Amino acid sequence: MNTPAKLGAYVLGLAVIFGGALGAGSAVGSVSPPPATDGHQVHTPPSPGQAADGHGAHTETAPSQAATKTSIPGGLQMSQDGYTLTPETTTVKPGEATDFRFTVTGPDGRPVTGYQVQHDKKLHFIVVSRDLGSFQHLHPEEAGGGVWSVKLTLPGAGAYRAFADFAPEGGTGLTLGADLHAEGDYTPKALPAAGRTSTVDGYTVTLDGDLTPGASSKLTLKVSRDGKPVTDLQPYLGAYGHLVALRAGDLAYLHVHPDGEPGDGKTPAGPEITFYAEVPSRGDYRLFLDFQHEGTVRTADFTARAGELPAPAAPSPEPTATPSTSGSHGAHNH
Ligand SMILES: [Cu+2]
Repeated sequence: MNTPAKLGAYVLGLAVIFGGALGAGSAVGSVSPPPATDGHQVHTPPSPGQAADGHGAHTETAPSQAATKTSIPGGLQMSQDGYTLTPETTTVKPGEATDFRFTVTGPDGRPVTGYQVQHDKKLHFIVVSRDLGSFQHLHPEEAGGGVWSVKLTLPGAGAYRAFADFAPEGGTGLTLGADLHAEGDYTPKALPAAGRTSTVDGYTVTLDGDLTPGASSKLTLKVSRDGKPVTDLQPYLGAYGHLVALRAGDLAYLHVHPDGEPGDGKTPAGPEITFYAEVPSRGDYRLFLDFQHEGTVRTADFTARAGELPAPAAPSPEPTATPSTSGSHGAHNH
């Protein structure tokens, strides 16, 4: 019966370990690891949602050992740490603007009304198609009583995932996800091939750096227009860029803010925006960069592969740790 409490303590242990590891790799703590959006990982109400799904077998495990194996990336659950994302409807007509409403209920079962402001907003709402072909970063308004309202247009028929990225007052950051459906026939699009260049409205954004699973990875995004570097990016929601990474296959969610802030005296307004991101596993990720220039916010997108796929069955009877392992993690370029 005290499984929830035990689980809570266990999760706290994991979160602190994870936070520590991230802190080591990030100068400013701006990386948003999956379990929390800004590195403050100290909140641990007992987790009814987690306790309820019967993973009690893990509670006796030594916390430090299993830590990274059981930490769940953000956005995969509609309910976490007692908070639940509750859309008023999950079916939306494609191609039409809808007043989409939802609440986040708290551990007491009531809609949450107190939120911390993070990057200028109390709640960030991301909607993507499940094939990762479309992406929207929206900011719902408070309609009273804990109800959020946002004008939402799903571009076509298909399956979608909505993410609410927020931190309740007195709590830590959470990203909850819910499926939405736009009715009609559709053909899912294949994931775009991995690449380092994205073009949007005459802007070219290049991606430098590689995602290394389980490690803080430096990504540099460089914005240019007509072949010229853009050096007058404008702050958007308190940063020169916002990067959302979604894992292809299950849409595990990562929201990363850049290294350095506008007005800190050292962060240039482009052309480069630097991020430190930690993805939870190998695989393909879609990266969506929001940046603002000349009053308009645009989104550049990339497919990036984290880690190389294992080489095809090379027989290797020796233990893997050989002295010459400079290339063994596979995720570095060259
Ligand atoms: Cu936002």
